Amino acid sequence: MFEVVKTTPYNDQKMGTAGLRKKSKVVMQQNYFENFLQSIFNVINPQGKTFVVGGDGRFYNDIAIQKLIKMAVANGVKKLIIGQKGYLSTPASSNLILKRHTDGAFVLTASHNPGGENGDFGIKYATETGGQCSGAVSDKIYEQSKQISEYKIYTADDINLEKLGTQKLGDMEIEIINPINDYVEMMAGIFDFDAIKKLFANGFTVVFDAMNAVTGPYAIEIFENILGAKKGSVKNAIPMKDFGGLHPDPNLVYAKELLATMFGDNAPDFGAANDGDGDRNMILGKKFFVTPSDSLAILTDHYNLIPAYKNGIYGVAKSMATSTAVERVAKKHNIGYYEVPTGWKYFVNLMDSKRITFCGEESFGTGSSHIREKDGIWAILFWLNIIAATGKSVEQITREHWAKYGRSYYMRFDFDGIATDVANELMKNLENKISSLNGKTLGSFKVALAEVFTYKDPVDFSETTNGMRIVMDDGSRIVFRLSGTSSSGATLRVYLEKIEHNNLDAQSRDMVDELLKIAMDVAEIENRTGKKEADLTT
Ligand code: G16
Repeated sequence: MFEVVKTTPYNDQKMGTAGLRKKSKVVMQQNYFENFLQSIFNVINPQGKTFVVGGDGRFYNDIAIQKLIKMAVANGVKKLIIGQKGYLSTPASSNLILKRHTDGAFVLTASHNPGGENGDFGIKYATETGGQCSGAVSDKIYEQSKQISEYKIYTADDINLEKLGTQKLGDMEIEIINPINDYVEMMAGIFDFDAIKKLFANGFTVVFDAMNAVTGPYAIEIFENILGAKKGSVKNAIPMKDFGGLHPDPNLVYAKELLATMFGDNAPDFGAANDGDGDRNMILGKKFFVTPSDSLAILTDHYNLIPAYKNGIYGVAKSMATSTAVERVAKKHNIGYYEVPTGWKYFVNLMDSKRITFCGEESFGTGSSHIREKDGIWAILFWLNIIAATGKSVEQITREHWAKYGRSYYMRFDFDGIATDVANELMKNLENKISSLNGKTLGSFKVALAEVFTYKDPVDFSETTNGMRIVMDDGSRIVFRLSGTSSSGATLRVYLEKIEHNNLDAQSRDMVDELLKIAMDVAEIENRTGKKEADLTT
């Protein structure tokens, strides 16, 4: 039975850098999820269309998926392709959009944010491009959500999400698929699986931390079952609603267990982790951490070792806040190079127009045009393929890279939980004075460029401003921006980079110390937020 349910708007359903991200308890409010989904449907007209549906298994996923199914029937959707148990990683869903030529996807995830009833929930909406919807579309959805007065739903029993195969609800077809198979097939088509199998057969050891989130089953299949890594190499492999209390953000602060293993005695040769929905990655060697910015540069430099890229790549892009390590690689290889605002969606036009093949961000995201999202397992397989082909360790590969291209010492300082108006004021104040810093001397640095970062998309010519940067005449940089993925309050991110060609063995914290002082001072961080230091440093 179809029902039209009266509702009232919530006025806070504006998507951030990657979809809508809120506290679970906010999303659990009456009609909250329904309002947002109906707002999307009202904008995209879903009649006769096919969508991929899945999530990272977090709290409320099961309930939200059932609501989504019933609302899809009532809104005339033709078909939903759903991962078994409602599981699909973000990269797997992007692959399915492209492979099955669907009209888009709904991925229920708050990515690297913690889960559970007191954690976060989120909804990513992707289009037929395989990537998340544009800012213009999300603005329209936000406008709808502020006016919404009713939503449509079909009354029926819940669908069994365990049972593979096709079933019908009303006039809509529902296909429940194995969430892993298509993804594995894609990875096997990109990398030299035989070379990686040999590497493991020769005793190479690895530990992969799935952080009790969605990539556990993918990692067991790929690393252990197919490639032959020792059983038990994949840790925290079973997706849990609250991620077993872990914060599924693969970085130096939250991947504690993995770091203890990799920096302990008898560390394996290689360590890696993914985030909640499997699009972020962290790479470690024995007692050695690779920054995401370096990882992008190193992968790009070694493209010719990978079967799918050995005939050449178009170019590479990074978010502005990401270090310039990859810029030096792009110059050397004479390939296209682009700098975009933070948010994977800005890479999509560059990939579709064959301007780039690889892209990455400092926030532990790396990927290529095989899909239109960043891809955690792809990055790990890329590293394993390089190691298999060169016989070198993670540390050796990285140190040789620094010797060849110089080292970008790079750190990010996050000031969390700032009241939104205080954060906005801080940014406004900085914006007002940023251009006056041009040519000035700050400490031992001379400013070469100080500006609000503005990006003009070369394909659709849309303009986006995102954060500010101060570039010194030796290439060192300070970048300021507000996070677009906080579920409440505001987070100020300060990104620091110092480039060195000779001094390659220092501590990053020492190398960026003066830049940090300048950043604190210029942005009046302590004065305005009361914070003497960052809450989180990665
Ligand atoms: C999302 C986007 C990324 C972006 C990140 C930035 O990541 O998909 O492209 O780099 O947010 O986050 P913030 O705005 O907080 O700096 P994810 O993994 O959360 O989807």
